[in-house]
Amino acid sequence: MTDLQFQETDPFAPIHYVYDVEEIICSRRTRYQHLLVFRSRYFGRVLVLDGVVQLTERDEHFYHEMLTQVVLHAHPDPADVLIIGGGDGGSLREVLKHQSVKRVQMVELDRGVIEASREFLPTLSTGFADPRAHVLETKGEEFLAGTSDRFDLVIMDSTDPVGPAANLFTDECLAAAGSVLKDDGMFVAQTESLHFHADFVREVQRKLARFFKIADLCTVPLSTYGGNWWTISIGSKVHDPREPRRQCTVATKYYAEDVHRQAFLAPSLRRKLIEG
Ligand code: AG3
Repeated sequence: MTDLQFQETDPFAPIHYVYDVEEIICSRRTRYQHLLVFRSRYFGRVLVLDGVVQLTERDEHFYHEMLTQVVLHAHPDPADVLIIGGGDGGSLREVLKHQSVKRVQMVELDRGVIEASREFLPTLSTGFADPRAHVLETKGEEFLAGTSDRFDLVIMDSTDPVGPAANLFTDECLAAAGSVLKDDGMFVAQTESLHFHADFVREVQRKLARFFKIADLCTVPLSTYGGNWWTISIGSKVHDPREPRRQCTVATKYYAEDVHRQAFLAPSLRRKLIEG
């Protein structure tokens, strides 16, 4: 045991978590940000970007499963999937569990995150070796504006919406996400907590309602992100995301059909949220 500690500098939560650090595994600058991986006795390995905790080995499956498996199961036959961000590979790992998925395009700005994950986070980065996975190193908004590819699912696994990730939640970018989807496609993004970031969640829901037939959100309880009651916002062109359309036959730790059905925000709470 050391008495080394790491205090998170959360960009817009009124709280700062402090972790006991057993060992610093990697601390380096990538081209875009500072990247730290440390080990904590309780959480296992922890990935930190510019002072903000992105995942811990202990609870990442709650986040990655709910971000991906809800839409993967609400879609009748997801084959082509776009992941924006997600350089650690956690979302990619989840998507590739499905045999229906033929191709995953990942668009990650910072190759340094992928490299560090392949080196230090082996339980997350398994998918990069899969021949269905294709990685492009560019900005999500630029890819969306320029591509002629069409997808069944667009999954936005971004950092907090400050700095570069804020560009992903503009009208232009969300509209572009809608236009790269096939006719019955679905969009999903991580959209922060209902406790500390309700204004942001409301803004995203209102925008999605303009660009998609259905806008909705589910929540997932996380132990590590400040605010904890974390939201996953969904825009869908046809299919009601509340309804699982396929049986869950992939291995998951948290996601299951009954979890899917109970994860969506109660309608009265959603109404209050949207009305502000
Ligand atoms: N993306 C969401 C990170 C949010 C972290 N926020 C915080 N700790 N305040 C995580 C990427 C995992 N693939």
